[in-house]
Amino acid sequence: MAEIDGVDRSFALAALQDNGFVVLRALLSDAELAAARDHADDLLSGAGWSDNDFDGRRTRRVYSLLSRAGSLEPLLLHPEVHHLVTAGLGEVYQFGMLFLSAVDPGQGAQQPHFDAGVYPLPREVEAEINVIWALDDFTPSNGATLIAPGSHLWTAGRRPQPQELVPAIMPAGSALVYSGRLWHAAGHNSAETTRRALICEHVLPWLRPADNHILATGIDQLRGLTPDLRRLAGVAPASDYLGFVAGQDLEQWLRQASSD
Ligand SMILES: O=C(O)CCC(=O)C(=O)O
Repeated sequence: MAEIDGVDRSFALAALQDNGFVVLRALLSDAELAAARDHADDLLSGAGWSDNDFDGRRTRRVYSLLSRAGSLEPLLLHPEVHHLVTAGLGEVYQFGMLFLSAVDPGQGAQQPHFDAGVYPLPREVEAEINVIWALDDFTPSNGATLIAPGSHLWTAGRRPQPQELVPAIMPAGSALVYSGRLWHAAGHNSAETTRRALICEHVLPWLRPADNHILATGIDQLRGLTPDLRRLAGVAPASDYLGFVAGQDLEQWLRQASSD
């Protein structure tokens, strides 16, 4: 499996391009991991199980994280992850789906899918580079994400056979960075403890993101975000002629609207 300790950026990028994923092992310090887990637990404590088979009827999910990112912010902005995302998507991109996921004991394996499948684009287009942060050790028994290595290069219509899916085993604090074209699924949690993760998609700036972060965050809270988070919320214009409000770019509009 393509995984590395410390980050050799060229190795990581080559692994991502060749295999469709790379595991950046133990990127977080103990303190960062502990703080991220505490904050994740606070947010997850109010969440019930999802109400559909795909999300998982023994899985708790929390969305709309940007206005309450707290100790998850270093994960959302981690330079090693963003180095890979930038290499894949270019300088400007935005968050797609962004959520905490707690796969509780008894949750069965998820239906395999590839995240960019929500877009009617040719398979060759790299529309997303995503990351699953392990907040717990990912093990073969606790629901570690199942991935089909190399499947980002498969032609349309090919689906993984069960033997082609392998668990992304990694210690807590690691990041599984993967192509939006990689077939994967949350695994079956047959252990007695919950498997927690922060899952964050990054998508091309001219696509509609899975989550509407601007609405979910709200204007006042958007102004309070760090510039990097605000850009990733979708405030950065996609090009000179794409991504305006009232004829202005969003950043300018936010500044002006607050001084009116
Ligand atoms: O939790 C995981 O390991 C993967 C979840 C996932 O891919 C999804 O819900 O789209």
